[in-house]
Amino acid sequence: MKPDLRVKLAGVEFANPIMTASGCCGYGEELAQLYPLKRLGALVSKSITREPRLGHPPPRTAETASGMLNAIGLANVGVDRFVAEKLPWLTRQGTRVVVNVAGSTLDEYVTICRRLGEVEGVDMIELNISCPNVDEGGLEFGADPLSTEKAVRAVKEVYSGPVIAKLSPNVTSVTEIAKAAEQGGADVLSLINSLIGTSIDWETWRPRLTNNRGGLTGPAIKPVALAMVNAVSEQTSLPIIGIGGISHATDVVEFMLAGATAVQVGTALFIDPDAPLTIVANLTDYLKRKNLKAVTELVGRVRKY
Ligand code: RRO
Repeated sequence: MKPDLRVKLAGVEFANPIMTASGCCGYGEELAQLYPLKRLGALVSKSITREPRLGHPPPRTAETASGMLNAIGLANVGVDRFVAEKLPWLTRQGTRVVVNVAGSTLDEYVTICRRLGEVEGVDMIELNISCPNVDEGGLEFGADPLSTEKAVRAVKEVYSGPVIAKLSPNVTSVTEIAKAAEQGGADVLSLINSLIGTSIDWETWRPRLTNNRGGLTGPAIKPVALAMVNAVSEQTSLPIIGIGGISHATDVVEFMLAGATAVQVGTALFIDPDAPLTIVANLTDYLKRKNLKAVTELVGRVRKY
C-alpha cells in the first residue's frame, strides 16, 4: 500500500507536505513549464506588496559555501497585478495557493490581506514579518513580540482564511516571537526566513551584493532552522511549516521529526527545479521502508536521550 502523504494545516488539506518556498519560483509560471504544479503540496508566491517594486539592482544573489545570499529587495508586481494577472492562472493549476504578503506599515499588510480576502483562489496567507532586505517594515515587525502580535491580529481582523506567520531567525528568541504570533491569532507558523549575511569580493573589494547585506539560505542554515523548529514546536501548539536548506527527503524527515507538519523547499529549486518531485518519491520510499502508513506519523516523533 502506498503511504498517505496528505497533511492538514488549519483545516486545509494538502496533497503532500512539500511546498515551494516564497521567492524561489515567482508566481509559479516558469515551474509549470517543467511539471504540473498539482504535484506540489502548495505553491507559495513571492512576497506581494501594495505597490509594485523593482527591488535592489543586480547583483542581488551570490553563491556561498553550501548556500546562497540574496538581497532581492521585495521585487514583485504589486497586489493589483497579482490579483488580475497571476492569481487566476495559479488557481487553475490544481495546487494549493499560499500568498506571501509583505509590507512596510501595518496599514499596508491590512490593505493587501483585505484585498486577498475578496478574491477566489487564495488558500492561505503567509505573513512575511521577517524580510531582512528592506529598510522599513518586514523584520521590524517580526523582531519584536508586541509588533508581531499586533500585525497578526490586525490581519486576522480583515482576512477570514488561515494565516501563517513566517518567522525570522535574526532575533534574540524565536520562541518568544512564535508565542506572540500565536497570541495574535496565527493559525500556522513557518520558519525560518533567511539569516543575515555578507560576502565580499576579495579582488574588487566590493560586496558581492549591491545591498551589501543579504539573506543566507540553503543547506548551510539547515541545522539552525531545525533547532528553531524543534524549539518552537515544544513551546507553542500551532502547526509548523519547516524551512531552511531542505534539499532531500531525509531533510524532510528530520524537520517532521523535529515537529514540522509540512516543509518548504527553496534554494534547492535553483540547483534542481525537480527537487520537490524527487523528494516526494524518496519520501514515499522512506515511509514504506519504515512501515509507516502516513507521513503524519513522523510529526514531532524525535526521540530523547
Ligand atoms: O526579497 C527579498 O530580498 C527577500 C525577502 Br522579501 C525575504 O523574506 N527573505 C529573503 O531572504 N529575501
